[in-house]
Amino acid sequence: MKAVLFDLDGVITDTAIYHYQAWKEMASKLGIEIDEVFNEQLKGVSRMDSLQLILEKGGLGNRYSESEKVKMADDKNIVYKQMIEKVSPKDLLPGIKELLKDLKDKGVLLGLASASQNGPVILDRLEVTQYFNTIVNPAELRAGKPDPEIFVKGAQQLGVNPKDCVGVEDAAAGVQAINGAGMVSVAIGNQTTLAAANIVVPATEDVSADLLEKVWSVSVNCNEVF
Ligand code: B16
Ligand code: MG
Repeated sequence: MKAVLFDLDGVITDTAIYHYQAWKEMASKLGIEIDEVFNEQLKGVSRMDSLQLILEKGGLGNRYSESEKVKMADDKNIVYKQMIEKVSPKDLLPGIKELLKDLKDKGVLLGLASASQNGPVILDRLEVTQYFNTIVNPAELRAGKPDPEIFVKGAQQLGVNPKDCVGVEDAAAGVQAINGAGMVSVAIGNQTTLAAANIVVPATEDVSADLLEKVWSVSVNCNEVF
């Protein structure tokens, strides 16, 4: 295992509540009500795709021009950015700081493969930017997760072969993207919804550098046998 590519939201920290509150505020101005169950569909989904899902929920999927939609997404992002100003190192999910440090000490390259354009700011607020060798810019992608592009690009930016990488995700679309990129996938969360991953663990504190190395070597050796 030469590199690990991390998703951000739900893996390194959890800003889903802020995305939810900011979208809820924007949607209610249009007369659309969203709840936490609906919000599950927005996890790992890009900003513009999230907006489209919200508009479709309110039966307004075809109502607005592209520039009107960009304005709505920008307005939501202004509110979201105010909310994440309070993010600090205590918002790192359990075990993540140790994991980043251990991987770095072992000489493993680290990359961020998040759909969030606010990724670099959030890493700074969490004070973990120094652990990352590269950050994929989601604004430069042709397709979001479940398309493998973001993980393929991360491996390219690190100069490693995808088969030497492990991807860590909390969303089914993200696991699909990791698998499609030809990497070994480690998922955090629900065993059933994330069953496509090479391994699913219940929580971030269950992910260690040793576990990632072990899952990677078992998966690679299995693929060589069959
Ligand atoms: P932004 P991830 C995703 O992050 C979030 O889960 C998703 O809810 C959000 O819409 C997306 O980033 C885009 O975020 O509006 O900040 O660009 O899970 O891919 O790290
Ligand atoms: Mg996520």
